Amino acid sequence: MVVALAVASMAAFGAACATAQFEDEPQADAGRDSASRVDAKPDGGDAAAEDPETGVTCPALGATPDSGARSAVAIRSTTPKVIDGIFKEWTGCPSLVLDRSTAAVDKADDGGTVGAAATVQIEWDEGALYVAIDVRDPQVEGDPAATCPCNNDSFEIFAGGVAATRTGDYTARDRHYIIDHAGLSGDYSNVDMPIPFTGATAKDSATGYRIEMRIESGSLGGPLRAGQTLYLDAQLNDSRNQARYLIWAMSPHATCTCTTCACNFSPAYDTLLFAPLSLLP
Ligand SMILES: [Ca+2]
Ligand SMILES: [Ca+2]
Repeated sequence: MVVALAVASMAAFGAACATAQFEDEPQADAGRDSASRVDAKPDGGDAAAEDPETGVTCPALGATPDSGARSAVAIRSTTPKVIDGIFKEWTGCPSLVLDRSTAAVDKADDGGTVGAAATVQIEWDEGALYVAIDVRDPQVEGDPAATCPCNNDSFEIFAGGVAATRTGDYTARDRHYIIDHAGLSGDYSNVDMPIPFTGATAKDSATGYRIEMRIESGSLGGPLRAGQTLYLDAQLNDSRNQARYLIWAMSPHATCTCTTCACNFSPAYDTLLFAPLSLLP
């Protein structure tokens, strides 16, 4: 019930979303297609394993306990990222998998079930956090004229920078981005006043769609460095008007000391629900 209220509120606040168009290109990812590798991985808590094709040993995925606690790691980016929805410059190492088995919240208000799942790769360098999202969705849908991308098949990324005191409130170091399957996107860090976000691109894939994004480190409070712990959450919307969705982390905490957040409501309203994201060397 609580999250449903959040959904209604988010839909209502979408009027100022900006549209980021993407090119309707054929599905011809010429390079290495990381999605096929990560699809085969277990949902969470698996041990690191070397990929026989690339020799890359991916960090282990975090566990996904019923408590809602989650954790993830991001490896350092060693190849320049082109934000085009093509993942050939990525290692294929997932930071998290979001599906019905790993989600802290699995919600369907229309009597159905979530039919989509996503694998998320996250890398970092001093200047940015990079995110590549492969969404498997057998029925991609949405209204190009939607005021909020959250009302279409879409993905939401919540990212929080290092802060001495985290209260649950969104601060200048906390971000909430929503990108739909067609590239309609917005920065909803202040849900009452969404602003354009031009750092993401979406692209159709054979099994759904892909989103690639760059989050400037300045948006998270300053340059990133190895050993830092940021905070992260993710939401996958499947169907129109958020009738069905998955939320990755609902980090347990009893109370908040915020002044404007809605404690334990949803990551859109409570940054303490985000999970730790460790930046590996
Ligand atoms: Ca790319
Ligand atoms: Ca869908």
